Amino acid sequence: MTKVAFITGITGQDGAYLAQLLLEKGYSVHGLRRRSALSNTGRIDKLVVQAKKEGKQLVLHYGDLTDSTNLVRLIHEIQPDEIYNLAAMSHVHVSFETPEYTANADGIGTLRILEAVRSLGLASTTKIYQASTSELYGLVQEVPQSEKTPFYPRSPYGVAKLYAYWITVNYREAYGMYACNGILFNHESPLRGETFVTRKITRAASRIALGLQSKLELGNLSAKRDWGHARDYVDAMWRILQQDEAEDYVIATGQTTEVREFVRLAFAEAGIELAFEGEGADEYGYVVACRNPDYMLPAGYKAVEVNPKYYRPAEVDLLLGDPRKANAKLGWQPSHSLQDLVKEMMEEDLRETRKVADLRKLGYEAYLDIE
Ligand code: NDP
Ligand code: GDR
Repeated sequence: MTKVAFITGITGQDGAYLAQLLLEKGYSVHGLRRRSALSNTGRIDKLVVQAKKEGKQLVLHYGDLTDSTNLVRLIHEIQPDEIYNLAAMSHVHVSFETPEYTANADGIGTLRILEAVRSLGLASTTKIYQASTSELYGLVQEVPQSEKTPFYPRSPYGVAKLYAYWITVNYREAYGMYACNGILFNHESPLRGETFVTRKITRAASRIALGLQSKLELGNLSAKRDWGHARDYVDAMWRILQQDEAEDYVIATGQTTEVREFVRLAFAEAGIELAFEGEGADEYGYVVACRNPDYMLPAGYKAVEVNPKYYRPAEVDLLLGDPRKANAKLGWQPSHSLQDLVKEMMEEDLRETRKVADLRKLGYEAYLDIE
């Protein structure tokens, strides 16, 4: 029997990788997409065409996590075996600007999914994956962070996800539902949103290396994150729903790296050796040596600066996950190192940026969105 999956957030980074994985596994995949003025399906457009060509089912439905009438109707129509609730206002900094909306979509949105499944009589047949996050740990209580580490969220996003975490546990305990939290640490890829720090860095490093951008402005360079590859992490999501018992799992690499170091690794991929000097808002990254054949930057050139506008009202300083439960019970291991990840992201961004640089050389300046 073909399994049916419903993915909320299918147009996001993880949704795109998960849809691809589930199609490869023979699932019939349904995804929730929001109506937007400009197209928001760029990450899955090719997949939709490919699925059609191969006779696989990938269906997109309009909807929103803030609209329970829509969620009830869709879940009733789709009758999914598995729901992956990935939709969320996922940007931590932006959640300080939109706290009520974030609580509605990320917190109550999860309740809407759980309650739709329960009230439709699907509690014993539909499994639910909830996209929980290392942001739940927030202010450091313990390192490394495991399934047993106490939570202390530090943003409206983290607090909304805390509600989502516990309502998922509650529906599991109260109604016997197969509902699980994957507590995923940061995971990145060439499909990462452009305002998250890794992608902001790889895009800027590519543009600076090709002479299309003058500098990269960042906030807190000392934050440490446990960065993995999104492709590995969606595999963990699927494994979490294939167990005998519904449980919660930490998914992480077990290694942590400063933002500053990620910047150095990314620029190095473009042949630019960077060093950092100064402190806090006065810190900067300068070129030590440039072996980049496309555009020579002189030694001493300030390519990275700190702009306090990117600081958060409350920061999460250190995330380092302990994935031993997932290693042992799910047989899950990350297959990409941080170096692999940076290399892949830089290759993609350099390729895209070269196209822009070529258009510029041909005189199509007016059509280019630079900086
Ligand atoms: P993205 O920001 O790339 O994608 C978020 C998705 O949610 C998009 O498809 C977006 O639609 C959709 N969405 C946002 N608001 C709503 C809404 N109100 N109703 C319906 N859909 C909505 O996130 P990621 O793919 O990186 O992350 C997936 C999930 O995992 C998120 O819940 C995130 O919080 C969580 N997470 C992510 C981690 C990471 O490092 N990536 C780590 C831990 C947890 P649109 O395309 O229209 O904007
Ligand atoms: P995060 O990811 O907040 O961990 O949430 P992000 O990449 O936004 O920030 C990581 C760290 O980098 C610091 N930083 C900057 N961040 C951004 N975005 N822009 C900057 O210019 C900048 N300069 C420094 C931040 O202060 C922070 O410490 C991500 C999201 O995907 C969440 O949805 C998910 O739950 C968590 O990862 C796990």
